[in-house]
Amino acid sequence: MNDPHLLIDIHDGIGWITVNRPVQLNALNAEILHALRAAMESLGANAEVRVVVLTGAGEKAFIAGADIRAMQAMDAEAARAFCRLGHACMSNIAALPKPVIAMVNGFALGGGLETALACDWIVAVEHAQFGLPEVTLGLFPGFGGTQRLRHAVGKARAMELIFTGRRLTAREAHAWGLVNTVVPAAELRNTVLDVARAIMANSPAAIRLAKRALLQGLNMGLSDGLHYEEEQFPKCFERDDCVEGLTAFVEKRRPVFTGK
Ligand code: DAK
Repeated sequence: MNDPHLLIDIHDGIGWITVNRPVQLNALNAEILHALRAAMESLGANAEVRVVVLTGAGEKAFIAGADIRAMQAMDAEAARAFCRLGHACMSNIAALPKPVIAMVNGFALGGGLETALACDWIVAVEHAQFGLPEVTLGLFPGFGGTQRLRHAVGKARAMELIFTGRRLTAREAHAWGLVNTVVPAAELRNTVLDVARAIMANSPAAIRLAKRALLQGLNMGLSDGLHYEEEQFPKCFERDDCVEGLTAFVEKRRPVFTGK
């Protein structure tokens, strides 16, 4: 986890992860993907961390994709290993038992958009651009983009972005429902802090269960998803947070959640 290309900082309940390769626009190589996976596992297991924020170093790029130079040297076998590593890393982000916010501070292209799509919430700067330009390179999205983009924006729009490789502005991405909020650069960090604090006021145990139910539901039809929710909901009542939340309401005070 001591990769200089990945910075980790824990502050006031928030685990900040910064992909730190600004000269190459934070392009993802295998080393960074390994480090990102380890960082997610570590912050996921750290009870001090209630929300994770993922961003890129510099003002130009969140992540401009998988490292094109590294891919140039790959044969099909090496590509399979790289693809598996990317999938494992994105799945780690998606399955983290706490919310992950993508603070998109610039280009989110190819593997960069796929990384943002694996997160739960996207706050983007006004000058951010989103796209899956893989087909312009003779590739197609290989870190989950064909699936997660369709879930996020539907088939027609996913086909449009993937077949043309065109970029969306932050405003377009917001209009498509891909991005939660778009803000000027000067407000990006504070907006993310506001989002994180709003989440952290609530029960971590309930959020963990809700996130799992929501994401599991994406793999199911509506009736199976509803059945899953019905199965999972009673688990809230086995958690201290639920007792605290209900009691605090009745006692007309703010709840103090422990996440247990
Ligand atoms: N990889 C490596 N280097 C990159 C890069 C990338 N994705 N993006 C930018 N860079 C480097 C540039 O090469 C340049 O380095 P130098 O030439 O100065 O050494 C430096 O970052 C600054 O970039 P530019 O000079 O190009 O900056 P501009 O402002 O002119 O343009 C740009 C910014 C973001 C529009 C442009 O850099 C660009 O188009 N970048 C590539 C974006 C892209 O195509 N991204 C998708 C990458 S493909 C798979 C697994 C994964 C994937 C696919 C398959 N399997 C194994 C099956 C995923 C693929 C991708 O993500």
